[in-house]
Amino acid sequence: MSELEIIRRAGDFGSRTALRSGGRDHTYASLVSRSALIAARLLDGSADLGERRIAFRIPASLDYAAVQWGIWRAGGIAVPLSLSAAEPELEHVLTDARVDRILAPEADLGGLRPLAERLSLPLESIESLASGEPAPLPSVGDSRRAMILYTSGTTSKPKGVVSTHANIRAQIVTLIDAWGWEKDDSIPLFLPLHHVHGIVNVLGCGLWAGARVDCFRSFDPAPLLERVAANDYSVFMAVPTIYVKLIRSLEESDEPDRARFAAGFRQMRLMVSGSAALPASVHRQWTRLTGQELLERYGMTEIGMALSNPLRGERRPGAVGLPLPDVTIRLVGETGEVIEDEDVPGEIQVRGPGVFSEYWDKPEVTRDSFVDGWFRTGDMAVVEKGYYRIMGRLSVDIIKSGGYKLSALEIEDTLRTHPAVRECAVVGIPDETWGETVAAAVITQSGAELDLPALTEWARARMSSYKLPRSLLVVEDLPRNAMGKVTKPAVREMFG
Ligand code: MCA
Ligand code: AMP
Repeated sequence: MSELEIIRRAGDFGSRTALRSGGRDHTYASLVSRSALIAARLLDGSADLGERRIAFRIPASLDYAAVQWGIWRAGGIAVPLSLSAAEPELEHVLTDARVDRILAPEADLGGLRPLAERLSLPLESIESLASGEPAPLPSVGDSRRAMILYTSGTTSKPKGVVSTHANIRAQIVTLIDAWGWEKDDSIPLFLPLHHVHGIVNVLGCGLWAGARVDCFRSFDPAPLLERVAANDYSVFMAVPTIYVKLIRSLEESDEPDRARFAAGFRQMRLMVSGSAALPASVHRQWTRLTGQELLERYGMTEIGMALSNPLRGERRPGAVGLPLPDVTIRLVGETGEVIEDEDVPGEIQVRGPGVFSEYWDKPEVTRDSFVDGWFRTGDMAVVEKGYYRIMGRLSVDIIKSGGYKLSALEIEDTLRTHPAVRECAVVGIPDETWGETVAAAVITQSGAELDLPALTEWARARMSSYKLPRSLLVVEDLPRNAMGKVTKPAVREMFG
């Protein structure tokens, strides 16, 4: 039977600790055997799930990893759900991916039941799945589709990014090589597990290497800092917002605590930032506080990681370094010309084994996002003194807030369903903590009143909290061009 490499490797790591979760250490052997039981229950006597989609909503834990591997070992496609998504967002993913069923911890089933019933989807507890006897498992080749992650783009609703096992393996292996992962590494995992940063860079790399992954339900500075001070970790990965929040925590701590926390960070062998631009000032402040020089890298759901500052060598604040092993990058100008010179900006285009296979059920969108086999990222960059620097995005409708990618169009579509909203325009505005926050300019229905607290309260049931407008302007009209189309840069200026 051919076994996926990450699982074959885990067999070799046997009694080493794979995951710490729920106050317990779990070995690689227990992860492998739990995933085999889950695979057997998912198969329920059939030979192979044949790429059926299985959704799961599970916090970082032994069970998250066991379910992901269980789905893979049974031949299914893993569809991880956000822990913080609102019901309409979950409904979009479940219906778009046409999932077979939803898995969740017993204690969390209640919250999902009304939606599952409405969509006539079976809802099963992990506890009931991880029981019984093992069964023969299918042979799952690398070219099989493994995972669908939902990401926002220039379309209103998030699209499903499909990655094969070969894509995921390539995304992991390039980081194992470039960042020197080893089995004695230990890393905290507090990032959401429906995005590449948490799934591939932390969990995937950690388990591939035979390292220890310490699971947190979400990012919470106090317990995390205590573990840091206990020198529990050798590697650390986070988004810029988390570094900003940690800087605040360190600055607010009294001197003895600050010294303990700083020492715990200082002894780590590697600290990485990514998912959004790390301001050079934050990079420098972190070095001043902890002695650590953050390694900034650039990636995307569709490609995994692409550019990285070096493990050894200059880590330049404000830059993202050079292409990772096996990743090929080119910059392309507005008229399609490939840029060869430094200091000339262009769109980042990517090739390589980590590049995704397709947008789920969207052949035309998939076709349009490639040119001659190169994936068009929509991000602009320039090479300066040998290193790439990210300059921004081609589309004003993509917002990055707290490391999450948001579609202004999706938020507008939701806000337009508010009874007081006649027309609206959503933009991202700069913010020191979040990178950008969501701002909405709204024309109200005649006679209707609208303020930010009321709008936020209404929106909370319809979207994740990171998509909520944090600024609101009620306006008579929106800035428009000669064709009557709203001009987003001018809307942004309205927020000052
Ligand atoms: C939450 N709040 C916000 C935002 N999010 N306010 C403004 N803008 C936001 N974006 C508010 C909440 O409403 C709440 O306010 C308060 O902040 C605390 O909310 P909470 O959700 O508890 O926040 P948190 O736990 O502190 O979350 C911050 C976070 C989180 C940990 C930075 O956003 C996060 O995990 N981000 C990482 C996302 C990620 O992994 N992205 C990777 C995708 P109130 O209390 O008043 O209600 S990108 C990727 O994968 C590519 C491949 C790559 O390159 O990595
Ligand atoms: P996502 O689609 O959620 O995977 O987010 C990917 C996007 O995050 C990229 O297309 C970039 O716009 C942005 N991004 C990731 N890393 C960086 C970085 N180091 N600097 C600036 N932007 C980044």
